[in-house]
Amino acid sequence: NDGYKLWLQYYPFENAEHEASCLPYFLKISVVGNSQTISVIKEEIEIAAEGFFAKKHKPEFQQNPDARLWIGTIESVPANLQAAWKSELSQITEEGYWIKSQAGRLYIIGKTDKGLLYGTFGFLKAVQTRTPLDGFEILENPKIQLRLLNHWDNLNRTVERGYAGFSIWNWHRLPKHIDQQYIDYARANASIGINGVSVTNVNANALVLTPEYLEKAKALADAFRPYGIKVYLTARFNAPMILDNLPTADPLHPAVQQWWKNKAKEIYGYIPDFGGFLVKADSEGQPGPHNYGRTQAEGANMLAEAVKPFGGIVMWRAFVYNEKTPTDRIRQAYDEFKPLDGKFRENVIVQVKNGPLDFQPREPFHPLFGAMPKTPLMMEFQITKEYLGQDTHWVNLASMWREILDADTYAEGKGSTVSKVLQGKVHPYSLTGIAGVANIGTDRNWTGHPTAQADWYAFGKLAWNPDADVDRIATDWIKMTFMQDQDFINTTKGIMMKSYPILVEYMTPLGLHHIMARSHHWGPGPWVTGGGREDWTATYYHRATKDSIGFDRTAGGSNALAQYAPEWEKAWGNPSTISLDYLLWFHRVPWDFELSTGNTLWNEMALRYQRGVEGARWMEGQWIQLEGKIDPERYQHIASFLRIQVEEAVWWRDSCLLYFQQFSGKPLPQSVEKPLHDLNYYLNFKRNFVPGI
Ligand code: BDP
Repeated sequence: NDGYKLWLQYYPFENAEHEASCLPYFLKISVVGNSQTISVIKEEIEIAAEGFFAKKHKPEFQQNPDARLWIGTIESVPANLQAAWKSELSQITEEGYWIKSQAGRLYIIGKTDKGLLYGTFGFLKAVQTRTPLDGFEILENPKIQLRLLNHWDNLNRTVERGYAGFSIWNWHRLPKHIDQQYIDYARANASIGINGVSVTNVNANALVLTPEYLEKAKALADAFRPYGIKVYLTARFNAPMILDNLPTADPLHPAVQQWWKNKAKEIYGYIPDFGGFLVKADSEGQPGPHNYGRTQAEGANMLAEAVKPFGGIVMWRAFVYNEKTPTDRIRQAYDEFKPLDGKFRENVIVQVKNGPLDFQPREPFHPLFGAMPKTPLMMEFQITKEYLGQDTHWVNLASMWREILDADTYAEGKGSTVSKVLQGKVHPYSLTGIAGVANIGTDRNWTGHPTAQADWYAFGKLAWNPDADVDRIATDWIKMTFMQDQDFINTTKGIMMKSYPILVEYMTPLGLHHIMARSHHWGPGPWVTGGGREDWTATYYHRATKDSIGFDRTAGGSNALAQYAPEWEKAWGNPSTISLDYLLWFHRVPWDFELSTGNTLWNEMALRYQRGVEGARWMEGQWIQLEGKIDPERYQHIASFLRIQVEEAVWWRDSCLLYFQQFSGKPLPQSVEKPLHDLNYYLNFKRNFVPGI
């Protein structure tokens, strides 16, 4: 098993009795309606049946009174049931579904064909996880409207921060050749409720807006449409200058506005249901409204007006920083966007990374969440593991996302969690969204690490329902991807659920951040200093001296803390009471400062690095016990990556402790293993690293 089928393995039943009870639902099926999406539903049921049942048979799709499975939209529900089910049917929203078992039959009901597709995947998931179908009932409505993957894929097929091969978009073969992989990609996304994909890098190439590429993007959109997935493109802000030699890209210039209006019209000529633009502006060298002395709102609104007549939206990223190094980079997005609240057009949604810096292993939630009552905000998670071990470390990102989604912004009092902000329940947002930076590439198993498939899966599930239980998500993923064996599930889930805190301990304990190697961000680099931008170095963030370490973000320092609610200012403002997870994020702390654990800061740091290494070893030890339970391909693949993970955890611990020890001047506590090499070894340790390939 090479993992290509992801969680859509549709394994044969283990239990003949259970198989016999499910079989009738797959023999005669009534599917009401006729659309591309309806065809996809039938195809998926056929694929699943082929996998599930020992004796091969083809499901029959016809209006049949004997059908045990009935799939149709609300208005096609028989009149007598309409009346009986009035209340449930009225609860189904645009993309939602209701599965109801009644008198030995199973009904999958939606408002739209898309809802039926999601309902079909919901039904198939129940079968995959061996849930009894008799009496099965579930009502599911997505809690978030825009559930998007953001591909950071370049037109030359390299992937920015991609660790699973090249881009799956083969622009050269498009539009004529539609690879089967696009279809399987769409199936996988539809199965977890993803309804949009931005196919190009946020560091955008204007070329994608030319007719030649729009033709290709159209081919992708046509391939994805039956699966309920809309295509979005990244817009390079100065595209009018690049493509048509306009003298300016000033968003207030009429010629520029007209250019975008024409461009939008052109795009919609190719893709009538084009989703809209995703924009990175005024950040890391990308052009933007700052170049013309304009605000982020003026930039976003110009694009929003261009796509508005066609129903499009603009996802405008808050990851804005350029020109000058601010006193504290993490303050910039809040300082710049907060005053613009209420200034954006209604079809703009501001896309905010989960934390204020940049996808670190652990960051506090972004202070913009809860701070923009009049501007819809959407979440940007990073599924690809740029700062978290890239392709070879096993870390269950859902655990990190759960932490962020559950964080309380206190915006409208206690309980104003990030999750509720995103759902528009704290402030009434007309648009809601969650995006994830994709971890997908041409690797046969899509994601490089076989377990990184779980991150893609969990992302979709949390985008659909940000309150979902991540333990449950993990169980379902394991069952569908590997097997039903309870020991296997328990052990694998045990690894997954502990993997996130383990990784944080061996990489960036106690709120350390941005201490990775320069630019490619793989491996430790607490010594990284100098170069073009201070805020791209490690020393800017950890500020270690002989006395102390950490970034003072309290009122005595950068005061980034003031961007949070008073409750957090209080909880995080005091180094003696702050959660140790964020200690050095907000405070400069003397090395011999005694923490709530009873250890000095130095000892606690060393012990945590050690614990992280032991955790990685534990993960490997757990996995090794599973040999022989699953196919040797995936078992070995994961086992070899765990070897790398353990070695790299040791590398992180040893190099970071040796480096910081120069400042603390203190010995390592007894229980911390002696480093394998001296600091010089690590400083000179260089590998030829080709990021993205
Ligand atoms: C950083 C990445 C960089 C991205 C940037 C972004 O290092 O490659 O372009 O974020 O989000 O994490 O735009």
